Amino acid sequence: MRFSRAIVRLPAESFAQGLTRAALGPADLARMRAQHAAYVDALRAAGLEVQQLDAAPQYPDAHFVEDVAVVTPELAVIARPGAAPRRGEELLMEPVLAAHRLLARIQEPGTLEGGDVLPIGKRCFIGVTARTNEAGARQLETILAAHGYRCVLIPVAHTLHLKSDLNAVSDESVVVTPALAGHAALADYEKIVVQPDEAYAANVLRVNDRLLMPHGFPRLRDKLHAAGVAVLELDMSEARKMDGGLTCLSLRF
Ligand code: CIR
Repeated sequence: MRFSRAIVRLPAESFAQGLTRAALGPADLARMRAQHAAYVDALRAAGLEVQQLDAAPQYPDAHFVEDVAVVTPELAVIARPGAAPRRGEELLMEPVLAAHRLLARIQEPGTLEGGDVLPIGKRCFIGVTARTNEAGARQLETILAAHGYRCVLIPVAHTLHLKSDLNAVSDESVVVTPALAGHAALADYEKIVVQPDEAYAANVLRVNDRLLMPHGFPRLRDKLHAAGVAVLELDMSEARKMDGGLTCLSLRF
């Protein structure tokens, strides 16, 4: 899938008050801003036109824009965050996406966060997690089925989002943690399995002809190099402290 655009949102001054289960110390605003700017540069270097939205200080997690929508070539599905403090972020994104796509919406009692949704071609993996419930996943399945997608629901209990554990390298290969590597739904894919102590690095981001990965995970980097994948490493230390990674900082389409 080739992307031509991305939407990002500047981290707010309040960003360190966002939700996190990581115990990695306090997150630093200046460093987060610098890392976010480097991320935007990487998206532009990959050929994307990047629309940068203003910070939304009332929502400290709002720069994790991936969670509030699912965008495909056919439409944009406005999500319904499972995390109560994040509910409302999706309303900020609605008018932005309405300029690019027809909209559909996840409705109550469904909850869904985009971090749980991994489309690969016309297949779409949906994590059922503490953030995305089965009702939300089934709603998305129905919406996408009308556009020819075949969805697979994957229950994920041990981590925040599906894409904390599983991401595409190409249409045929994925990076995956040991926890999901044996899942039957992934049987057709070539798998690059991250070591348990490098699990954070499973959140790689494929952007056209390149793969972004977090800096500091040499064994995954070497495996990707050995597989002939060109990677660009980015320092993600501050987003990581807030349980975020490469995929969650943008919507690509
Ligand atoms: C949250 O807990 O919702 C944010 N602090 C992190 C969201 C990360 N999103 C993602 O991986 N898609």
